[in-house]
Amino acid sequence: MRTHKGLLALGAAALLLAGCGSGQIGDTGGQTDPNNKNLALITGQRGEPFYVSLECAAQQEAAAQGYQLNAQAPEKFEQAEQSQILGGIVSSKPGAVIIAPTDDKALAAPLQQAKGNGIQVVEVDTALEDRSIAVTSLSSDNYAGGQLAAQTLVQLLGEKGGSVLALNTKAGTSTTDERAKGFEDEIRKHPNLKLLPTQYTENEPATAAQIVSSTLAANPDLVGVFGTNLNTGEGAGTALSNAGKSGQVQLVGFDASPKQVDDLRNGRVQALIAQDPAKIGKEGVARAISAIKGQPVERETKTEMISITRDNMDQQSQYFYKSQC
Ligand code: T6T
Repeated sequence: MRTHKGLLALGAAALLLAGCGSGQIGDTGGQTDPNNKNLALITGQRGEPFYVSLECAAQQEAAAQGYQLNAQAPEKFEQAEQSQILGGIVSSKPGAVIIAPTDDKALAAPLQQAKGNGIQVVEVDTALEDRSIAVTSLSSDNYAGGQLAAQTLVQLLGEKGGSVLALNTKAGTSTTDERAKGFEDEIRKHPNLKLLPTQYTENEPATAAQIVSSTLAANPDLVGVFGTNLNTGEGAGTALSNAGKSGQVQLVGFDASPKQVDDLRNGRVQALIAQDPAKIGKEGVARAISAIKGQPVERETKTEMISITRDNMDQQSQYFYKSQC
């Protein structure tokens, strides 16, 4: 019982991560027409529940404020197609582009150019390494989310020691890089846990599943896996289930897609760290509108996350993601 109580306490602690801002005001860059009522949203992957939930809230906020929102996304989480989409959007001259950059470096030049053309750049979820381009950034505190995942795993394991694996997505994805780092730093505080080298899955569930299967074969003492996002967690859940290891190897996922929530209920996953994509989408639009009007906006804001287990999931359903609006 100690474990379950602890996890609920972690959930409460996670909520304390809410709403921290940097206090700085972002640089609004070139001349923007304050009467421009067109916004663009470019998320990381079309039809993926985290981004669907973000987009639904963004559309609602734009409509409520009398703005048009043109939402687009690449089919896969990759910078080449996203850059192409951005190019098309820039030529349509919206007042602001609200974007989840799929690479923390590759999108810097086209976004800098957009800014120079008087388009306000608002980062949602992921961010560029160069902090001077966007006027504002909204995301979860991803490093703290990785730490929370590690703390949750340690609670689930109790006294049990052994090997632990983190699955990242693609190098250069700001969010999952920070989650992996937070997880690694926290796990290193526990000498009975051996941290295996973090592996990249290219954001493909099938690759995540293959990595977990081969890690199980090479490390029979594997006791825990952290999937740093929806796709990696879903793939890891499949591999553990195929190996008959669900519930023996503890799986902590990030995000709360309908499939991840089902997996939590049916015991394939033991905990999920859920984000608040709706808040990120709504605030992203509100900030974009303020920036277009030349009003000051906070440079960086972190939104809340929560640790969800099977025991508390029915009380936390407001954190479950949508697959359509
Ligand atoms: O975890 C989210 C998002 O925060 C991350 O940046 C990329 O992956 C997701 O969209 C989930 O697939």
